[in-house]
Amino acid sequence: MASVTSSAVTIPSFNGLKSTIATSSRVNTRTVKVIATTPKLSVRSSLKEVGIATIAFAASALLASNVLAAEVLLGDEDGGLAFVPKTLTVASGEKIVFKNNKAFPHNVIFDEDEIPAGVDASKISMSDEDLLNGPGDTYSVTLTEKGTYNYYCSPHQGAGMVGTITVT
Ligand SMILES: [Cu+2]
Repeated sequence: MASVTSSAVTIPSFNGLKSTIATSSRVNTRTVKVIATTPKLSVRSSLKEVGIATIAFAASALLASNVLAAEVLLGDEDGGLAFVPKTLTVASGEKIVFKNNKAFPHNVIFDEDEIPAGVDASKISMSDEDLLNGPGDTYSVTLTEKGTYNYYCSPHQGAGMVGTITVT
């Protein structure tokens, strides 16, 4: 349901791959040493199995990062002052990444009167003076309390740059 950018996916999965490869090469070395006296065929098939396991692990890491991050673009493709998508539904605890796209600077301010009771708006918002200035700059937040959250970009609130996130 939530769209995910290549950068949101690439960074965690790259780290995941790196650590997987490091672990696998250690396993490979041990496997080769232990069965050094057995026929070459066994060594080859062991390595092949490790390789398959590595790919499976990398794929599951990629899947996990996809599930756990949603993305909202700041500024639409035509340079319009908008959050894209304007409304988003995420699961409780899912990471939301706001990413500068066009017409920045932008920021992300949750309206203290339009978030679930008991949630501190200042803890989930950027500060009013804080702005995302560069292309691709991001601000991330994780919302755990279920309900509806309305937010805006303070420089462009008057121009209608507002959005809604529903946490289920
Ligand atoms: Cu803005």
